[in-house]
Amino acid sequence: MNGSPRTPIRRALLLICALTVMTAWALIMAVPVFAQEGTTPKPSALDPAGPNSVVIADLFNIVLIIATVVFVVVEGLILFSAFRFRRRAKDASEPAQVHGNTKAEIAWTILPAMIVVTLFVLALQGQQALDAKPAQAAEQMTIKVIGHQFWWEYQYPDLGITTATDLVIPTGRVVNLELSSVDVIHSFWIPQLNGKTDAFPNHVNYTWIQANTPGIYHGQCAELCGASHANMRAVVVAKTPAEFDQWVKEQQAPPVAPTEALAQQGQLIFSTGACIGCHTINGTAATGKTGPDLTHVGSRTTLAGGLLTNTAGNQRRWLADPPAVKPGSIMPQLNLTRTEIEALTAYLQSLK
Ligand SMILES: [Cu+2]
Repeated sequence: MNGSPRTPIRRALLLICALTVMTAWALIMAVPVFAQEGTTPKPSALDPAGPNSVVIADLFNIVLIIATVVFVVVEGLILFSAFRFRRRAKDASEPAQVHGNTKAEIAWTILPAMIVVTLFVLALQGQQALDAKPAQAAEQMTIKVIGHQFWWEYQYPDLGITTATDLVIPTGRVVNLELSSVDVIHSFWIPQLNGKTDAFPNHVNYTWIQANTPGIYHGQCAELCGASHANMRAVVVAKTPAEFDQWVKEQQAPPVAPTEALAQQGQLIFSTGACIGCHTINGTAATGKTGPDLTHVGSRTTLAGGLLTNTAGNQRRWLADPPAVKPGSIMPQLNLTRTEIEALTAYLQSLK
């Protein structure tokens, strides 16, 4: 069968294909750059801040390098063959068709198999490194991480502290996390400190994190857990050991009674209203367990499961209509008056 010479249209199509491949590659490479835009925290596992995340980032980088080399070689050979062996105008007939090449077939069977085995061994080594806990028992501490729809509770059994939304840890120490859930399955994920660990009801999962430097590390519930799954954030606040010890002292102390009239009014509304049915404030009549412990809520960086920065404005916004801020929130719309919201905000913000 005689074919027609390559037309300009077919050449253009070939060029468009090559350009499409290159553009797609450029866009994929540019994703991390665009991901840095905007104000919403976009923590990256490729910006590690602790030993576990370094293992994960290293593995990713090795896989990326190998995948890039494979991509360039394979695509290069395809493009080379397409251009070098294309039918030219002077060709009277089809080029000779070659079927079967034992050497080539053995090569492209063995090489990918070797690559897959190498990646498997590297992944296994990484898994072992993540499972191995550093042998510095005296320096370790344990925190219970409990998932709720849609916020995280943190209990420090050795220190007698219960808090929410901010997981405060000291730098340079191994922090063991015992994860569970009171309702559905959640997954605790702080990309800069470790991979994901699921939190199940009636089952405890273990993992550990360690932050090398002080700072705030953002995370996200990584298991679809309901309407506000995407709003279930996590925040790790890593403090220097001295700052952490100071924080522990402050958290262990009962909250200081408000002195300002508006905050006092808020305390009265809180202690005589529905709030105490769900929230605890140490040293008061409020001992509810459904919602976050609010003993030192004013000292936290975030509100509403890590969704809002802890400011008076956001506190008002939350109290005015919780389900509007976090759809599916167990805290209902309480139909508080403007005055009640102002007073409650003053009180809660005073609980440092
Ligand atoms: Cu969740």
